[in-house]
Amino acid sequence: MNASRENKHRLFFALWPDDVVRMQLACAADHWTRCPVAAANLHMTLVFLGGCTAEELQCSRTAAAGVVAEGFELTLDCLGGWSRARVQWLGPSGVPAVLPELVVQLQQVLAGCGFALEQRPYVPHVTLARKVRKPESRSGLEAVHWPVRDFVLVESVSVRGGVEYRVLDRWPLK
Ligand code: 2AM
Repeated sequence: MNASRENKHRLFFALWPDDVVRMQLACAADHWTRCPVAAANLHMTLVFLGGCTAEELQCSRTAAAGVVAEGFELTLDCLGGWSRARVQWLGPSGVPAVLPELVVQLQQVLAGCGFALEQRPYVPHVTLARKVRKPESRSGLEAVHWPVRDFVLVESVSVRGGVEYRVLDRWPLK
């Protein structure tokens, strides 16, 4: 299908915090940044797909349903940043092995839908703020504990004044 840009869905797979974790992430964003990401948009990207056709969306859903992984605990206690992307983020000082394994598994099943495998090494992070001129690094922060029990497929929709993330589907971890 030769879909135009307008009828493509901008998609990504993510870990989606519950209200309790979201509130703690929002507090961290307020504390550490001047212009935080909207609390409702805080998440941890697993795999970014970008613009997808309806067929690719359907294929991604079917592929994700075949992923088998265990739930895990995340402890977010580090501030990090990317100067070029001008992003300030919160991340874990220790990464549970099951998280990168989940990402690799997702990437592999999504390759079956024709998506190119990500070349950048995966860096687990929750973006707290964008357009940050000098992102800082800091460790040993008061930790945000995040029990991860599922993952989601999200559509990014442009709305007046910004972007809104809509959870399209959710799959449990074991
Ligand atoms: P973010 O918005 O959750 O920070 C496309 O580049 C998207 O992939 C970015 O918006 C970012 O999601 C995420 N991303 C970029 N570099 C990444 C990396 N090294 N590891 C994990 N996610 C990354």
